[in-house]
Parts: sequence; C-alpha cells; structure tokens
Amino acid sequence: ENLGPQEYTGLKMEVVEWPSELKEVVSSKLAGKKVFLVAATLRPETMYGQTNCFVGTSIKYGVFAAKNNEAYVCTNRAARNMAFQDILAKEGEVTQLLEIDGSKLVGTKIKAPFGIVPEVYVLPMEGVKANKGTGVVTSVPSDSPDDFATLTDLKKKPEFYKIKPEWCAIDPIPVINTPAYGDLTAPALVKKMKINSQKDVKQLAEAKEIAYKEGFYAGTMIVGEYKGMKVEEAKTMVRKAMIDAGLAFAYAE
Ligand code: A2H
Repeated sequence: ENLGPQEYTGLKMEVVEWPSELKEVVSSKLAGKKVFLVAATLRPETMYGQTNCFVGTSIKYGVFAAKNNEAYVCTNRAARNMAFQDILAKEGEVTQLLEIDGSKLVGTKIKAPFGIVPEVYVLPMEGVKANKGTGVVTSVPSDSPDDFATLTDLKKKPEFYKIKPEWCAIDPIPVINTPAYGDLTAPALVKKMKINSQKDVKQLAEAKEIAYKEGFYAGTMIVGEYKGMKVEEAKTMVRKAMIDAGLAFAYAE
C-alpha cells in the first residue's frame, strides 16, 4: 500500500513499572538498563494526547540492547531494521536480552513523552500488526479512530480484556482542532460513522483516512509549545524537539 520507505518517529516510552509477573526475570536479565517500549508513529504532533499504549497479545516482543546502556522493546523484525539504521548498540547487529509475549506486557506502566498525562499503561489491541512499525502503538484517541474505538471497547469490558479499569481510565485529550470535527476529531468521526468497536475495520479504515487528511491539512494545534500553529508546520517541529530531547528517533522501513 505504501510506495517507497515510510518515515516513522520511534517514540521512546520508558518503563516505569513492570507487571509483577515480569519483575523477577527483568531484574536478572535487564539489570542496570534503562528500558523503553518503542512505538512507531506517523503523527508525532499528537503525542500530547497519549492516554495509553497498545501491543498485540499474540505478538512476540524482544528486548534489544541499544546505545548508552538502553534497551528497546519491539518486534525482532523492527530490531533488525533498527540495527541497519545504526539505532541499536552496534551497527548491523541485533542483541536480544529477553523475549516477552505481548500478553505479558499488558499492565506495564510507561512514560508518555510530551504527554499531558505523563505516565500511562500498556493495553491490548486486536489490530496491531506484527509486520509493521515496531509492533508497539502509542494511543492517541483524540485523533486516531482506531485508538478511540479500541479504548472504548476496553473501558466497556475490562474483565473480558483481562485489564484493570484504572489502566484505561484516561479519556481522550484535546490536542488539535479541525474545522469539520472540532477538538476531538476521532471521537466525532467514530460517532458520526456509527462505529461500534475496533472490529469495524472497514469503517475504521475510512475514518482513519478522513481524520488523517483533516488533521494534517486543516488542523491547528490547541495545546503545547506550538499552540496556534497549523499541524502541517508543527509536525516537523514537534518531531525535532522530541528527537533533540532524546525521547525519539527517526525510524524508516
Ligand atoms: B499512528 P501506516 Cl493520532 N499495527 O500514531 C497497527 N497500527 C500501527 C502499527 C502496527 N504494527 N504501527 C503503527 N501503527 C499505527 C498515532 C496516530 C496514528 C494518530 C492518528 C493516525 C495514525 C497514534 N496512534 O495513523 O500504515 C500508528 O498510529 C494513521 C496513519 O504505516 C502509526 O501512526 O500508514 C500508523 O498506524 C502507521 O500507519
């Protein structure tokens, strides 16, 4: 579907607290490392509105050695791509310190770089693809219909999804105003298009397209350092600020 390479922003979400089930193995295998879940995003300017992060519960993730005693959680496939972009510890080499099932990552508390809510939780999403980006998706329900539909599902049935209600307690945060849909573009579109859940993949694909175009070409930032600026201009500036702060890196595939 994409011609040419996709230029993502790899967002570094530092682990603040592991789920109790992982604490022992992490303290023996990752001792002394700063560990980050790395989310691949095309919308760095929306990161003020992160409410959680998504992983696929049947996807296998690895923890890979990076530079400066850091380690990154992502798919093995993404780690290989990163190694050849000299993002990991040694150019061209992949060192996996630990393997973790996606289901076990759920409930991890992480930092949300540039987020108005500074710490969020890892939650399950059905549509996360193992063969795209890093397999980790940061969730911005204000501007991503997929994220909003999934978060709404989780809020309705936390027991079914085996999550604690407090992990999905944050509501969408206004970040961008669009003339057509107001301050919460994705929730407005999901409502208008009568999308009921993350399983409505066809309508969600359409909503995603509309939200993306509307946000990018007609959106205005309503929070953060670039408040008042057009999204089209703010996008590269937010991205650069994140990279300069060591909270993100360029990642292509
Ligand atoms: B975007 P493209 Cl606010 N599986 O980030 C499923 N979705 C994935 C993924 C994976 N493995 N890896 C990344 N993504 C999501 C923010 C966002 C995104 C907003 C609005 C739209 C949007 C917050 N989620 O994407 O197929 C990530 O979600 C719509 C274009 O490579 C990433 O950007 O074009 C986007 O899909 C990459 O999609």
